[in-house]
Amino acid sequence: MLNHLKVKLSLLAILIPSIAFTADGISISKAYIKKPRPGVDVTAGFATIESDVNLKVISVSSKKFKNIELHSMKMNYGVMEMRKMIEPKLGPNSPLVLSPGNDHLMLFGLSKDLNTGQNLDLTFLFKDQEGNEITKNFEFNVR
Ligand SMILES: [Cu+2]
Repeated sequence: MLNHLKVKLSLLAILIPSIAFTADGISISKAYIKKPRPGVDVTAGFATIESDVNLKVISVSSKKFKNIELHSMKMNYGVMEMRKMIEPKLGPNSPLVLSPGNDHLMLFGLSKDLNTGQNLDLTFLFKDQEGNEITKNFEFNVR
């Protein structure tokens, strides 16, 4: 039964290569960064992060960017406002969904030009309910 499940999971991993299954129950899909416009060193990133356990995102970092923040977007009197999200949560049945026009990653101070199609590692630091820190590197595709 378990073997059967494993075969199924690995088949799924082959069929859907954008989903990374990990032993710690944290997975990411649809991870990409928008290529900044020429001369601009700020851009946005998107992904869906799922977790089997309750986690908080403490920080996100990358060698290629000076600073990375998580932002929420809200309409306020007809104006779209971005706010820094403080330690957003995710857990079973409540993934962290970062998508265009909604919550997103904001990446500041790009150090080198990014090329379309290139993959970039972003390091996520999570904390679980017991206070244990979990560091994960996720690959983001530049589009
Ligand atoms: Cu933003």
